[in-house]
Amino acid sequence: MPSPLVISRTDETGELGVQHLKRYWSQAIARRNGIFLEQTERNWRFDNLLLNGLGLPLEETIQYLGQHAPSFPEFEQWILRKHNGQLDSLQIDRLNSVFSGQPYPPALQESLQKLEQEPDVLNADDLAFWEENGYVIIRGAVSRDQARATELAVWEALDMAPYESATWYQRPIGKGIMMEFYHHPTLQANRQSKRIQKAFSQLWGTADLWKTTDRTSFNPPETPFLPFQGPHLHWDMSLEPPFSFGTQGLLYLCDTPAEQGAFCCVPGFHRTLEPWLRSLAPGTDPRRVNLDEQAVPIAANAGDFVIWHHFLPHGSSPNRGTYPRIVQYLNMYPVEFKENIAWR
Ligand SMILES: O=C(O)CCC(=O)C(=O)O
Repeated sequence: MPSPLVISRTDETGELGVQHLKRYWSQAIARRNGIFLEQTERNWRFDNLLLNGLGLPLEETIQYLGQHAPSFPEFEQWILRKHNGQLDSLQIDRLNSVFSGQPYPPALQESLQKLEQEPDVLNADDLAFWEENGYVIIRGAVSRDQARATELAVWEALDMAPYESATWYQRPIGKGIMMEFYHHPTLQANRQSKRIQKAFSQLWGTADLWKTTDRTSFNPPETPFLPFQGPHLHWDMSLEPPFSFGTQGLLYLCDTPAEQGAFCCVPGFHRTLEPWLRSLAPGTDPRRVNLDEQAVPIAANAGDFVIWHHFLPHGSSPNRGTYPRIVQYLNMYPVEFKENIAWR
């Protein structure tokens, strides 16, 4: 049983040579033993960078640490297995540069410069649309074939058949429509899409972005036995000021007309969130105000990617079509991005 009481320092490393990893592990083991460290904004940021830098999904990692309470070497071996025994050494250097406050090594600086020089993906109209509406669609962010290959991987993981609707309801997907499916090579390939990365980099004003290893989801047509599971309109950010810019995104893996459970959001709400919050009567919980009337479903095709401003109320929608809606989530953000950890 690992010692629960000692919280490691960020610069302590193990076999993989990744800073902050031992600290992350020691905090999780301490929490499992009822010892909670006061969360600081810096520590929260480092935890997130660590997981995203190592391509580790948050939920899966928390579950593994909570259920198995591994020793630190066991945790490192688990991470290696997720990457077929090989971590990207440039990515380790990148993480260690951030954790130690050192500049990036030259090879990393060069690869970021290359990306800065790639032609723009979002044109002037796209950027104007983004300013106005707070979301944008990148058409053909990945090829239709690549989207289809990912969709098929999802079907295989679910052990369901695309054209046998009886199979779609045979077992729960996960939490509602959300599916814990992260490591398939097609999902990894989509996360490497240069078009998606370039679009995010235009919105953030830097190519130096960290990407999430996020879930997929499967939203089948509603039935009397399986009504819409959500998520209903919500925000994933704190509604407590101060507010800072943030993005979210998803990749459609099959053609998705508006009625087929499309992603939906309230366009333009990024421009009015703050005055809207101030206008609410004292004591009103903003998360309980019903904004459904203003929500718009965003139809798009397999391989199209939607980025939205995290100020927009957003959610999925009831699937009244004839085929499931299947997506992969993916976000990118720069090193200095911070969530307000005071939650409202
Ligand atoms: O799956 C969707 O359409 C909505 C996704 C969502 O609500 C989220 O990523 O927070």
